[in-house]
Amino acid sequence: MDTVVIPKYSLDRDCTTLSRHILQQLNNYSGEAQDLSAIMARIGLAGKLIARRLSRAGLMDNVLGFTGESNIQGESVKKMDVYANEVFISVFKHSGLVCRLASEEMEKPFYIPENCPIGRYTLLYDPIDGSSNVDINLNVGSIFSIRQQEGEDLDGKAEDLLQDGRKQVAAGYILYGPATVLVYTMGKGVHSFFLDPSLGEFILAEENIRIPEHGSVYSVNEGNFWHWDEGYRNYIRYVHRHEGYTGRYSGALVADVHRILTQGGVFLYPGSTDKPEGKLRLLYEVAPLAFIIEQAGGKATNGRDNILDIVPKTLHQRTPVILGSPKDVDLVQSFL
Ligand code: AHM
Ligand code: MG
Repeated sequence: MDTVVIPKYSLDRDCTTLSRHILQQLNNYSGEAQDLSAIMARIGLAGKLIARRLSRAGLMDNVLGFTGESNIQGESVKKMDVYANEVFISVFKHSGLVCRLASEEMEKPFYIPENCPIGRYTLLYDPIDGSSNVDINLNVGSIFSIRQQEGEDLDGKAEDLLQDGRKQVAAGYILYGPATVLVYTMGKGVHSFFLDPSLGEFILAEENIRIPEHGSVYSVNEGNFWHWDEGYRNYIRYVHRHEGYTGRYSGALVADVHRILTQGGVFLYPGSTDKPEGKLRLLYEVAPLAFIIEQAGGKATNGRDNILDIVPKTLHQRTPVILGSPKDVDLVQSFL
């Protein structure tokens, strides 16, 4: 009888799950490596729970629409925002890994006291990015950033979180699209994983992703054109008047940034006359994505400073942002 040869590559690939990949990346089995691997596995579980609920959104009660409340940013809260926020808390309960969580949906960090004696990590996250897309069945995402707790934080003020983006131990996003994709970095390149629904596991798709030097896409809400500084308006006039540019804007940062990471181009959310700091939050939206983009060979700036060098004064601080392919970010900056 002929021997059946199982292709080694596909089996190896199918077994390269998220948690195994972290251990491979760190190349050791230290306590820290085990912790990060376990944290990432729990973030993966959060992604699976959210993806499951989104996939059934139109079939279940109490998934679509607003709760009727406003969050700390004064924005109307959607039912999916609340669910996803709680999912991240739940997956870290009794984990001994994460002592604090800070998110767009909570004014102050949330402590999991039973984890705090040994859990030295904080998770910063946007549970549902682009939530206006939920009710119309379009792409949304989750963004996450892991930081080490510095000091004891005995007064519960979490002031050690007000540090620059280079303090991030790991960061990434989950994109809920036709497939669910998780992209992360630990400062050793950018790697993507697809959720295999039949296995219930995130399986390695691509390692060491590099962003193209230049791309044709510019991604910005042009509805704000007359609220921007002249420099941004001149950049938009430039791309309108030159061949080779195309506009793409989905209303979900994760989806737009994923397109740019893969195909090149630039994403912008400038400040405006009424909101000089723009819309997007530094600690749990922009800094994690800047970490990804920089690790992939791209650039991220607020127009003046590198995003990863900005030290926030408050937890929910906003920042203008330009990020993407190095040549396209430089082009935008040349107009500012
Ligand atoms: P959200 O986290 O409350 O959904 O807000 C963030 C979203 C981003 O995903 C997106 O890029 C931006 O807000 C869209 O805002 P606008 O409608 O002003 O263009
Ligand atoms: Mg949100």
